[in-house]
Amino acid sequence: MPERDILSLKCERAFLVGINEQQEDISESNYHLEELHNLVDTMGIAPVDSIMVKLREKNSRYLIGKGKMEEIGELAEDCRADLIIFDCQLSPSQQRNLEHHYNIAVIDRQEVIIDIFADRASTKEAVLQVALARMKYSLPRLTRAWTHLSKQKGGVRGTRGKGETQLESDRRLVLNRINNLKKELEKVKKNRNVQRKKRLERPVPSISIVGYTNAGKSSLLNLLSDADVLTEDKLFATLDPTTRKIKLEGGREIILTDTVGFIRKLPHDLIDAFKSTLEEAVHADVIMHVVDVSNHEYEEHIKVTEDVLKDLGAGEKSQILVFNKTDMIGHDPVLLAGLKNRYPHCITVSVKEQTGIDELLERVTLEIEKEYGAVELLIPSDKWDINAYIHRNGKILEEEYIEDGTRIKAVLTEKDRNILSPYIYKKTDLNR
Ligand SMILES: Nc1nc2c(ncn2[C@@H]2O[C@H](COP(=O)(O)OP(=O)(O)O)[C@@H](O)[C@H]2O)c(=O)[nH]1
Ligand SMILES: [Mg+2]
Repeated sequence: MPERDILSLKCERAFLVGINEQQEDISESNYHLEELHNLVDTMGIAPVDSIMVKLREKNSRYLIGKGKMEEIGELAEDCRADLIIFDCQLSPSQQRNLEHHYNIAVIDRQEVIIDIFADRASTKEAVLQVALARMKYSLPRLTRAWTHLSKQKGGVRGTRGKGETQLESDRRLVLNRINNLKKELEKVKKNRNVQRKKRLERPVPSISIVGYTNAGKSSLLNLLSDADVLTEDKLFATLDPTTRKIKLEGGREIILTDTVGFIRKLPHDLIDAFKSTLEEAVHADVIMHVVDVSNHEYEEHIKVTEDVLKDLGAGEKSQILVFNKTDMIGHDPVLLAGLKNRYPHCITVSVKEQTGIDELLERVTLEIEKEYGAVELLIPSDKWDINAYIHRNGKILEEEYIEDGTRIKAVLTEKDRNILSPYIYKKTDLNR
């Protein structure tokens, strides 16, 4: 990817700086910092330590005051951090000044998010959207020591101290890339529907896990796949780590995919990039929406998530609403009943204490069953094309040649069951 080659720097240990502005509630800032912690972890960088800075007045050069700046430098050194991350938006000049002062990379929240999106972008469109966001972000930051981080590459090449002419040509280069990316995006968007069709032809039912950062999506994925001894399937070991295959009771296999979480107060420039990382996820057969019930903003989170899903055309898809972290509200029966009342189809779980998981798996089976049902068909002998279609698109459970043709028992998607309805004479229950 051309935008990855400008500069790169290998970082492993991050020191986090939370920012509490005057008008902000401290618990709000703490939560924000906790989210950053989770995001940095997702990047594959260890968040080794952190501090909360109460910002009473903004310093235009460094954002924070001199005393705090020194304190952070010492703390970061103590824990051998090779990166300092500010939980806010730094201006390009503040970022540059801080890097000069600390002599290690300093990044802000936005850059963390771009990096995660870049890692997770799996469709052409997502890759382009993220590259575009990254270019826009780097444009005013060309005089930084490092323009971005990369886990793959080592080595540092600084643009620091480059002459004006060099800077001008770098700027032109980036502007050019931005233009080209926009053009390419237009083309990809036109082809979108074709790609969507291809994705529908999946052999194994799929579920994608969506929800806010910190809701417990990754923990749930781990729990569900650890319980299954067949997780280490060779085929899937080579896929990205966010995708796992699990076996449900009754033997059916499904694919579970973790997604990039929703992020609170996502910077406006990154909204398109974020949505595009979710694009593929919404083509799963079922969407599992995980919510942290201990978060006081959970209702707002549900609303935002649903709005985005609608926006992506997945509003009508079968969805399982999962309230996680019930241990944090003491499994309070009154609260749980209230939830069930307001969200009649929800499932309540605690991934940490492993409660509610059986019920969740039952629901998964049920939803998948709806999508992929087993039917018995009778195909007349002269309909070889139909027979071939079933073999190509369905999972054959039984096949028997009888006088009038072939009797087939197969698992088919809802779409195929509709197409083949003239030949279906019986719907069957797989688990019996
Ligand atoms: N108390 C409690 N903590 C949980 C539970 N599930 C996950 N967590 C914690 O919540 C944090 C975020 O979990 P993670 O799976 O990374 O969330 P993700 O961002 O949605 O993938 C981690 O510290 C988990 O250990 C739960 O059921 N109860
Ligand atoms: Mg996660």
